[in-house]
Amino acid sequence: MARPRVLSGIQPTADSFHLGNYLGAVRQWVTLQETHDAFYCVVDLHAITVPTEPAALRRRSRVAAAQLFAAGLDAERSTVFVQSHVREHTELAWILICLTGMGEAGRMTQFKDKSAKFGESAASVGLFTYPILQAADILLYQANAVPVGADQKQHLELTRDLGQRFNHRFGDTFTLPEPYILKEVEKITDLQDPTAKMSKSSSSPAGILDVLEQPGPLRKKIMRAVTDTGTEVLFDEENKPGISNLLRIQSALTATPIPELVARYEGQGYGTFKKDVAEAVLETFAPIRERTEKLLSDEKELDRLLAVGAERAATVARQTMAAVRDRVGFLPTL
Ligand code: AQP
Repeated sequence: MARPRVLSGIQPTADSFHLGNYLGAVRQWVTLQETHDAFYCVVDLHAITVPTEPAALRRRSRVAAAQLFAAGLDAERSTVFVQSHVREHTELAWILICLTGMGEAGRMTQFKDKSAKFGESAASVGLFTYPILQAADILLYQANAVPVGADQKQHLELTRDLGQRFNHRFGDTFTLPEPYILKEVEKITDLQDPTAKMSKSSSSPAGILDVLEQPGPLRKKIMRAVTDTGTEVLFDEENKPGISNLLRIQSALTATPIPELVARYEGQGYGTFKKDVAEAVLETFAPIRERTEKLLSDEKELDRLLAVGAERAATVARQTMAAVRDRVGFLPTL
C-alpha cells in the first residue's frame, strides 16, 4: 500500500534556522520520512514577499537546504527541493487566488502581524496572498499531512477550504490535508519575550537561539533568558512563561517528561536548570552545525541534490496541474 504523503516548507529568510523551527517543524520532518512519502521544500517564493537581497536569498536558500540535510533528512528517502524550481507552485497559486474571497484572505492574522512592520499599505500584495501560495504548495502534492508549528494552523484551514471549494466546483481533484502539530513544541517562545513566538524576523538577537550559532553566545543567551522573580522550576504558562518555555525545550531535547524535570530541579534554583538547558541545546546543535558547514563546502553537490529533489517533485506537480488545467477549462496545448 502507498505510504501517506507529507509536505512542509521552510523560508530561507535568515542565515540559520532557530530552535522553534527545529523543534516545531524540522525534527518532525526527519521522523516522518520513515513512515511517509515525504516532500520538503525551501520556500524561496515566500521569502520574497518581504524585501530581499538577491545574494542573501541565494546564500540563505543553500544554507536552509544544507541545514535540512544536516538535521537528518535523507535525499533518498525524502524529496527535498527549492520551491521556485517547480513552476507549478505559482501557476496553481494563481488559480487558487481566483477562488479566494478578499475578506477571506484579509482574515489571515499572519499578514496583519507581518505587515504591521511596514504599515499595511506599504506591505506587498505578495505578503497578502502568501497563505494562498502556501495552499498551492500543499495541494499540488496531494499531501495527507503537514507538519508545522501552531502559527500555521489558520493557513492550513484556508488550504482545506480552498481544496474543498475547488473539488466542489470542478470535481474531485485535491486531497484535503490534516495539520500535524505536536502540542508540546507547537510554539517555542522568545527568550526575552516569553509570550511571543521565537521568530527569525521579529525576535531580538538575545531572544533567538540559532542552530548555526557558536556555543558561547548560545550559552549566554540561555543563562540570560527572562524568567521571573521566583526561584522554583515549575511549569506554569501563565505566571512563569519563561521557565515554562525552558522546561518545554529541555523536555523535548532530552525526551524527559516535564513533571520529571520539575521534580529533578526542586530546590535547586534557576541557575542549575538553565545550565542543563544550555548543555542540551549545545549537544543538539553542534552536530547539525558541523554537518551544515561540510555540506556548504561543496555547493555543487548540494545543488545536485536539490536538482534531483526538484525533478522528483515536478513529476508529481505536473500530474496534478494537468488535471487542474483540464478541470478549470483551459485548452490543452497540442
Ligand atoms: N517559535 C516557533 N515554535 C514552533 N514552531 C515554529 N515555527 C516557526 N517558529 C516556530 C515553524 O517552523 C516552520 C518554518 O517556519 P517558516 O520559516 O516558514 O516561517 P515562520 O513560521 O514565519 O517562522 P519565523 O521564524 O517567524 O520566520 P519569519 O520571521 O521569516 O517569518 C513552520 O512550520 C513554523 O510553524
